[in-house]
Amino acid sequence: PAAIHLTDYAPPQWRIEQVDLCFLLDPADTRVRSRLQLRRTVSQEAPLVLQGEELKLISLTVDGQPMASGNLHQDENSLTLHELPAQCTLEMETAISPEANTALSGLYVSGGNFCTQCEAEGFRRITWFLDRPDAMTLFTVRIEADKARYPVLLSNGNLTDSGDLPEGRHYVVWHDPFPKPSYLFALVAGDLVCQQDRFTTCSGREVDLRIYVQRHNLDKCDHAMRSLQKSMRWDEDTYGREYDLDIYMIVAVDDFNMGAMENKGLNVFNSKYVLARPDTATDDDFVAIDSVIAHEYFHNWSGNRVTCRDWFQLSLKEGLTVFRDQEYTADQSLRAVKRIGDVQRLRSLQFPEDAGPMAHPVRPQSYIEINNFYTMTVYEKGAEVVRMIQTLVGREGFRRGLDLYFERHDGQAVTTDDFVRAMEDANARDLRRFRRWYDQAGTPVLDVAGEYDAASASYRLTVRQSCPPTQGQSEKLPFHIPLTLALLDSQGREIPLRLEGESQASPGERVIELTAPDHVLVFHDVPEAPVPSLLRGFSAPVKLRFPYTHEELAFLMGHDTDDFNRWEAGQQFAVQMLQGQIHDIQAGREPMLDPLFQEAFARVLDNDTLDTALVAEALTLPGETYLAEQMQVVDVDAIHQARQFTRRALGEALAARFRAVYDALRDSSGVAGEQMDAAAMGRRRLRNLCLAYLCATGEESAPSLAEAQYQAADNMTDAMGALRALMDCPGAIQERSLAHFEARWRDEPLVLDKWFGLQATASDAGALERVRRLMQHPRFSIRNPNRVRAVLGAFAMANPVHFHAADGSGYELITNQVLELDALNPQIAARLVTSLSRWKRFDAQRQGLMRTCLERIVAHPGLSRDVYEIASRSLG
Ligand code: B3K
Ligand code: ZN
Repeated sequence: PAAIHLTDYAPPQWRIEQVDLCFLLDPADTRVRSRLQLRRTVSQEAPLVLQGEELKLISLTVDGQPMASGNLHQDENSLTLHELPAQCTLEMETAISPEANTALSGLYVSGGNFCTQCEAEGFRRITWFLDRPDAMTLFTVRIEADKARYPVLLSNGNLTDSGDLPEGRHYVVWHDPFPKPSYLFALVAGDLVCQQDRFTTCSGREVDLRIYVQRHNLDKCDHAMRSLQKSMRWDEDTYGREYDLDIYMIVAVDDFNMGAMENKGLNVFNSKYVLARPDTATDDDFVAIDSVIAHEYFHNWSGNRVTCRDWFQLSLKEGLTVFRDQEYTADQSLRAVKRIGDVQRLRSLQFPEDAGPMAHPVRPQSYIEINNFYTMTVYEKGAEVVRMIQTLVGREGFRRGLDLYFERHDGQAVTTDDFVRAMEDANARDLRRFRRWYDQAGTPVLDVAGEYDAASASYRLTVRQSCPPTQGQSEKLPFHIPLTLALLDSQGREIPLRLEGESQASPGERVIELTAPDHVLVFHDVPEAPVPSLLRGFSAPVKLRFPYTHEELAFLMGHDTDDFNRWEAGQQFAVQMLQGQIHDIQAGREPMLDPLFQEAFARVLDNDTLDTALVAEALTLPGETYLAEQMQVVDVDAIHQARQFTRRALGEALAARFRAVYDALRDSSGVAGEQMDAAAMGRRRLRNLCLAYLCATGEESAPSLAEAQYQAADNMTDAMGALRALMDCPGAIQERSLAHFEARWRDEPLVLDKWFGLQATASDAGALERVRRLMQHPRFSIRNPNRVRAVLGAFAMANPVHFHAADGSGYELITNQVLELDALNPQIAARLVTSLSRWKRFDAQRQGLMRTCLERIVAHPGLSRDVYEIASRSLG
């Protein structure tokens, strides 16, 4: 398969000014009639090239006449029309089979209902079209279907007509007044019910809000509806963005390749990000739903009103919209807790991507299959890049820049460069060097050292930046990096900062702009040797290295005035200790718990002035994938043993305190009385963490404590907290709790996914056999992406000890499933292959085994572009 390059971009030579679509829906044989009003945009003759995939062309006319056969060329994925008049009407009929569409891209059937997914290139699986984001068109959509089976018929925009037809059929017509690219098209048809509410916009317009679900899910929509209303208000208050149609619809479907899709006025969602009741969804689910609902809503401006010129610009809408949803969530609860979660995700998922064979810039330069580039880099690193711009120009300056961006580009398809230019123009700033964040892959490293000179009362920080080579980019130019810092005195107070050349000191923290490979910062009037608090709030997506002593880290854990950095100090301390333990284990020595760490850890547990959610974050050890990131040669077994050892040792040493905190939080834990606010969630989180430590000790009474919690739980957070803790305690209690859960929830797919996932990630012996058994379970289906993610995805990404079993059995299992899945759903198969892509990070034996699997995949006949791209890049 051939790669597509950013440098080959050329604007379309034809415009589709208007399209009328008519769908005659039938699961096996749907007919799509389209009428395109075409206008050539260049003066000389130019062929019209339309894209199509798995389509059967039934008929075609231009201005009502059949085309001369010499002027029409059809091959597998394109339709080329020559010698068209500069302005004309093209009419076509195509036949498609939604029920045979297992790729879940284009028009397909889920749970007996029709739905669509068109981003990035799914529309071409519906009809021939200029399927590119810079081709914006006015859509009018007529849908005809059997009325009893498909009472609800939806598309984008406003409903303009509807009525009955002979033979029990009916029709609707939807018109979207906003021109849009085809990737934002949506159609839904089925037996659905809706929860309805309303929203009055800031200018007083009434918007009809609807969440469509299958009837048995109608009692799980309250939370999503409230989230939608909150996001609409927040975007008005924070960014002055008002909704622009009279209706906003969300549809939940069970079979969906990703989280959700921002189709204009008609979002289609994975039901996982809509449905929630306290007894079926955990606190984390509630928070995730809130943020995905917000994310898709925010796309209405950052994505739909202003969209991408081409798919290389994907981060223009995704990075910006992730940034916006992160800010929204931060405003709903504790900002620092949100930041910690986002940074954990970035470091454990995006940093490895940036250091592996799939590394690519936030604006990639080439791709084979665009669906492979909906990545942590484009989304999460892209959001960090937007956040850095805000740090550089300030919150108000950022708002000015965003206003200018929307004003300038409303109704256009633009580039990340246009976005940066708006920020520059609104703030009179030069961000030329900053643009390198969009073009250079890899995670920059900051090596920082500090030196205090008592005689001159000055403190000297030297900062050196570097960035490791990535595919096709061996040399990197220096990045423009905002480094937020403060200097703390021995009481933990921020020392006023006066840099060399400044006449006056300023209190508080400072944003230092690094633009060169090396910087020397000299601070004056520093009364004592300070402890620097660096990269506060994680002000840039970099790896910071500073030679802190354990004493300094313990000090920062207790005193840093930046909440994020207080947490970060604890993580760094834990990483250092765990690394020592890993060495001990590798050398056959007994690992040890550092008493200084234990003390600092206990002080956090005892600190009742801190928010419980922050305490819980601080007491959570760095994850295994993050620890793996820090090792030259990843040793999954030693990492797991060290982490388990530390959990157990802390649990034993502090058992009485964990128990006391657990008991103290008991009464406030349940959901009775509307306890779904951030404070109650924080308490449940800390309480479940205490339970997990108690269960990690192996102490006899712990499993009964967990079982009692499981049985008494009136909410899924506590039920899952107990079950998760029990995964550390094999035995009768664990077995009967799992069995009870399965029996109780077998008909709730989203809840049953938790049961599958918990077992797929269990680290005790026999994991592989268990995964094989799970795949034989009557409710397992390789066609349902959520279930595949719950079993195979969870095993490959979150069960390192068994996925990387030394005999290669984990790799074999995943490879076989990848190949089976590829024939059905290439997008999901490709995601699974990424688990094999970082083979070079392991020992020689595992390298050989993973490599062999990748070679077997690449050699497989009929492989999709999706899987080919990931597997071949991994080998290259
Ligand atoms: N824009 C969609 C993602 C589409 C993925 C296509 N493979 C959801 C989102 O980011 O909001
Ligand atoms: Zn998005």
